[in-house]
Amino acid sequence: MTPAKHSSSRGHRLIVVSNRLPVTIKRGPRGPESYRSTGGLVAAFEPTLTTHGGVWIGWPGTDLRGDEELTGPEDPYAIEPVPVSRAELKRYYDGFANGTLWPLFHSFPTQTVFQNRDWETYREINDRFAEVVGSVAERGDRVWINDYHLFLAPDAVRARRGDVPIGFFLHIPFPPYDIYRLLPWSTEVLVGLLGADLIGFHVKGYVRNFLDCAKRHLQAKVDRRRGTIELDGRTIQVAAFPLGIDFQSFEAMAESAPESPLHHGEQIILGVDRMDYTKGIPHRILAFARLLEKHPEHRRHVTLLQVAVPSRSEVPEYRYLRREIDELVGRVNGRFATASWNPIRYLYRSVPQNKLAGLYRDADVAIVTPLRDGMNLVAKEYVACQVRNPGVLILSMLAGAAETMEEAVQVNPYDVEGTADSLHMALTMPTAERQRRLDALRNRERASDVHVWATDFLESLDRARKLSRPRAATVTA
Ligand code: ADQ
Repeated sequence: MTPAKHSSSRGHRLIVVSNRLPVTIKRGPRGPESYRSTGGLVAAFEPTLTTHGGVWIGWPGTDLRGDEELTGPEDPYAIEPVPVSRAELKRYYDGFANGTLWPLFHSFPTQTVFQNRDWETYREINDRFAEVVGSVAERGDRVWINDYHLFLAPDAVRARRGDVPIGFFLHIPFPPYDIYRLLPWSTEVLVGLLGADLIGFHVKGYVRNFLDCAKRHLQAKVDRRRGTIELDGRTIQVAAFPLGIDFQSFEAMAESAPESPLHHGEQIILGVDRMDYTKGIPHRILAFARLLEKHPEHRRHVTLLQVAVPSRSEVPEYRYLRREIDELVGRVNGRFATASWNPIRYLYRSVPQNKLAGLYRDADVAIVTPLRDGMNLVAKEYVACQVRNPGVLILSMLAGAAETMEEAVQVNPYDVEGTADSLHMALTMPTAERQRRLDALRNRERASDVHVWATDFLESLDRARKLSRPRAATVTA
């Protein structure tokens, strides 16, 4: 693709880089047709991409032939596909990203697979992404690389295009040093990341972990107060940017969503997750069963509705998890159900966003209990959709969201007994207290939405760039 195609006279174009492009490709008789997807990150980047122009670089989700193009004349910004073959995807995506980095960074070292072949492919694909960025970027552009699939891309882009500011944002946790150092390629990953001018995490805890790793692993000079790392004469800025949601859009969807078929007179506890072992679904089902044991008064009056969207079914752990949940749901329903009441309703599928908004609005309690989670947007979507009878958010203290959503009922998801008690508390909480907590949660999420997040990050990138240039790298600890 020629650089001219993406050129813009509007200045400061944004180059967004992520593993997956925000498109779904369907092959028709006229070749590939791409449909732009909506969702959190699209909402975050689209305003800047549309105002200043830009390009989104990523894997299109399918093989493209020859010079097949994805961008149409009406599209507000360009799409630049990075080809990844099926064999490469197995090693780079299923293997290294989701079999190595995902479990390790969520503090599940025993589920982590370390394979040299996967690492080699990961490195090659990161280099390929950097090559595309290098050929598309123009002087004055800003590059924003996203997530653990592309840890090596910042340094690889910098090697090619030292003239453009590079930001990196991680959507998952950054683990403590004692976990991080189990990675056989820990030095390479740190060096790859530190090619950026600005590295962003969801919360301060991950920033601390990262600074710790840079100091102990690379002996880099770290200023914890300012969040800077000095390496090879450059200064890299590290900071927390808690991701928000498109609050207004969820609120509006909840206001107009049709009545959901939830209530038959009972209270509803709602769980919404990708089917992933980090989300703590089995622990949650056990806590719900414990609630029914300890408080028989809830039997026939409370239902757990668990919606799980299929995810990463190529990775064996995800297939085991699905079986485990099927069995658990069967066991609990078999034990407590009556002829007219099933304690757990379980949907294994994706639900369209407007329907989801109706479920969020009508649920009395949302149970968001990951065993570890970078942020968790479900918790935020739930409070945005609470436009009627105030509900209660139960939130794992191990989700990044817990750092700011302090009015939620916070639980340790491993503590089944404690979570059962919190469920009881939520189901019996007086209206005034529910309203007070919810108002505070809603006000915060409204004020720190996804647009604020994107603006903050880009402004910080401009400042960080001034700091990181070698001639300005004299800042000391
Ligand atoms: P995820 O692990 O995918 O994201 P999360 O933040 O909860 O976790 O986002 C899930 C999204 O999927 C939500 O927008 C939700 O509405 C949607 N979803 C879930 N189940 C669904 C269903 N059955 N049908 C339809 N939609 C469903 C990663 C990190 C998180 C981090 C985000 C963003 O793991 O910690 O918050 O990226 O940075």
